[in-house]
Amino acid sequence: MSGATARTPAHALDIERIRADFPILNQDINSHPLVFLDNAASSQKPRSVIDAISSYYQRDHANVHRGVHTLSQRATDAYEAARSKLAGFLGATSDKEVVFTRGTTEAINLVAYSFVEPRVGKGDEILITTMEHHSNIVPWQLLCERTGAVLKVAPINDDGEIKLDEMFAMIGPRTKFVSVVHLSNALGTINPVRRIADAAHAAGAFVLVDGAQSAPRMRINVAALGADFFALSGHKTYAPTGIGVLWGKAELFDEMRPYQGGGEMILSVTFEKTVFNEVPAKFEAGTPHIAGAIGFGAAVDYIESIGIDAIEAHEHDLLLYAADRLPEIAGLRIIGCAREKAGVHSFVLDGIHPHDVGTILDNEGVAIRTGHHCAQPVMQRFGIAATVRASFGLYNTRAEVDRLVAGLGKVREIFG
Ligand code: C6P
Repeated sequence: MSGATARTPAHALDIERIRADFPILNQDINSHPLVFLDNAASSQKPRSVIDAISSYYQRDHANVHRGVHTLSQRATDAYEAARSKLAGFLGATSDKEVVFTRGTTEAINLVAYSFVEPRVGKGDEILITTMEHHSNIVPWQLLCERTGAVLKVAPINDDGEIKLDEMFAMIGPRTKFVSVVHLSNALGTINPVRRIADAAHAAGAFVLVDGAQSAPRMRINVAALGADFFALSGHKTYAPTGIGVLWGKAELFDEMRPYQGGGEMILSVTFEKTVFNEVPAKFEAGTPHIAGAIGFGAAVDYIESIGIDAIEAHEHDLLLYAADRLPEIAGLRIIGCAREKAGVHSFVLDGIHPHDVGTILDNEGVAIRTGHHCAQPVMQRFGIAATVRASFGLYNTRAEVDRLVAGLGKVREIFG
């Protein structure tokens, strides 16, 4: 990793104890102990999360906010306790700033529809960057089609960093909204979201930060980030699939229109008029993913029991170690050499298709992701179709990086 900034030295995590918390890790794949390096796609779940979901279904399940009976009360209490845990995890000032969604994707679509769409007209501008995930591109394209607004895209340099001067020059009186990824899933770049938010606010624009990859890896304090909205996914944060969070400033949530209509998001309904419920219920139409939220709360407890700073330092150590070892493989080129980087190494091997690399590594028991990582404009920017991506989680070890490098050595042997 060229010019990577050294951070806090790794606190010695008790990795063997941590690994024992994740039952799925204890298995062989193709006769080799599993090495799971696909955490950016979805991370594995500790037993405490699995147990929280199982215990909820075995003892406490009922619908939330709808019953006076004991089980409904228990389910409601557990669901709302999870919201409080997420609020604490993100540094929110109130539980009302935490809306449960299906994930980052739904959170961004919610903001596009409920907050941005009523505020933009023909010729207004939405600003994103070249390194966005499709979830932070397509909702804005759809919005532009509906409203006549224009999508602007800030460029990135050869190291995979936003060209900030150019981005700031693109922020003007027509800029109504800026949506930017905190930690790129395709490049590993950590973006200076505070500076971007300040520049956007100075021009009167609002800001969303896509925290899908940063939330599992870095301490998040939404006030310090300076954003108006922050989106994250449970399944990348050691919690179940199908649950995520949209954090937003309470005063903005209050004035936003609902995203979907249905049960629970209303105070009263007649055929003439519906009065909407208060935030966050206004944005949680229908029966929510109760078990998912409870699992997300348990994941936050788990992360906090280890310490997010220790997790960040541990993953950073793995990232640097891998950056040292990967170049041992002939013809390997890392895509994304930002000074501030976390979690992810994307790379290509001269003359070998990433899918072939992925298949051979799987034969060796090493799980990585290959493809465009739902960030095709990043691939276009670097003139490639796909990369191999190794992404780290709190349970990975240097020995697993060695297994990755050994597997890549086999790939080289086979392809020459
Ligand atoms: N990236 C990856 O392998 P959902 O699917 O809603 O949980 O998250 C979407 C999303 C949004 N932003 C970023 C930066 C992301 O990385 C992702 C999901 C996975 O990189 C699956 S494509």
